[in-house]
Amino acid sequence: MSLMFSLHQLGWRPEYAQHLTLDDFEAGYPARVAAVHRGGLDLLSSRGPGSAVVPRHVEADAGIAAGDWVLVEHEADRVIRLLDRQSLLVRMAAGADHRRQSIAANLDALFIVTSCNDDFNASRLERYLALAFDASVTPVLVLTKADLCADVGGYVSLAERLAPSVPVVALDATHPESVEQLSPWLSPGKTVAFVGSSGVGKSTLANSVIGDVVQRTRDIREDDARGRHTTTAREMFATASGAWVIDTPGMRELRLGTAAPDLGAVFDDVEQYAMQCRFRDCLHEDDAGCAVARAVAEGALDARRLENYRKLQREAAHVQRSVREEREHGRQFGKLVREAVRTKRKRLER
Ligand SMILES: Nc1nc2c(ncn2[C@@H]2O[C@H](COP(=O)(O)OP(=O)(O)OP(=O)(O)O)[C@@H](O)[C@H]2O)c(=O)[nH]1
Ligand SMILES: [Mg+2]
Ligand SMILES: [Zn+2]
Repeated sequence: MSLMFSLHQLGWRPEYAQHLTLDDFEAGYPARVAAVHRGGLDLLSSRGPGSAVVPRHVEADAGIAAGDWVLVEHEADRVIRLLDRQSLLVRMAAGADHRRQSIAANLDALFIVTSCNDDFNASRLERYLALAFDASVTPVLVLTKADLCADVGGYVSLAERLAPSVPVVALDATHPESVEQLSPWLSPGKTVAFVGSSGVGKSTLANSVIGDVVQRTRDIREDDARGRHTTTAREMFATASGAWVIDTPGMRELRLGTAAPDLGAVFDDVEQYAMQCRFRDCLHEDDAGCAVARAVAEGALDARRLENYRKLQREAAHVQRSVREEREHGRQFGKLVREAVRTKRKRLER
């Protein structure tokens, strides 16, 4: 496979250059980020594959991600600027620190992958759907291992109930003909990312649409080893059809990284009921005039779904708090620096 691509083939859109000046264009050239390493970026551009380092002052909020566009200095392998993003998936990093982490940028669609088995979890899928809608990326629910399942239809209808407008595709990720079902989202220049738990078949699917084995997949013999992560980095590849796919490591948990996620896109039913609650600031906890609680009691709304909605709301409030704290911390630090400079100046004046 040739590794030379035009900007157009790489998915370039004029919007990415919105804030670039003539000077910028003279100083560097646009390149797409294929992978992010500790030491720098793997890039694809009209000059072919390359790499570049990222100076400290260029670093973006939550970090540069696969799929991002950057401006690279001529002859210097150094990033000048991160270009405007059309979309960005962000999550809270796993672990105790409240860091936000970019998953992938400039996507046209998100393949949310789960299997027709015990991995299927409605609340987790709702989380992924919220991630996609919040970034204005079209989600597709991809149900793998259909070939190993006796009740594929059952899983499909469960998936269809999660969000009415979202396409659901059940397939055998190991079978190229079956994977053809994803072709509507894989036209030339389009970019799609695979997300989901470890072992659901993201890399298998990536290999199938790429038309080559470029990603290592879990050995059949280790198939039951849960929580094992075969893929360890996020990386972008060209498919046989001329689209781009970003394979990602399986996530143990997904905590949304936005302070005010658009939950209404996934939980439209909940929000419709909420508009009929007696109090505008109803917490839907006890049923004093609460239309949401009533809908649950009457069986019109799934209690699990409501619980998940509220959990995501609580988490968003938490993100809001930590963003505010970060900002406050930044302000206080700035104040300290200014004071230190002032004191020093005074001392020098004396
Ligand atoms: N029969 C069958 N096997 C599948 C299917 N999808 C994936 N597998 C198998 O499931 C195992 C795990 O697949 P991977 O592609 O490595 O899973 P992954 O989602 O990339 O996992 P991580 O990289 O750990 O996140 C492999 O042995 C695949 O061959 C499918 O649709 N049908
Ligand atoms: Mg993988
Ligand atoms: Zn209510």
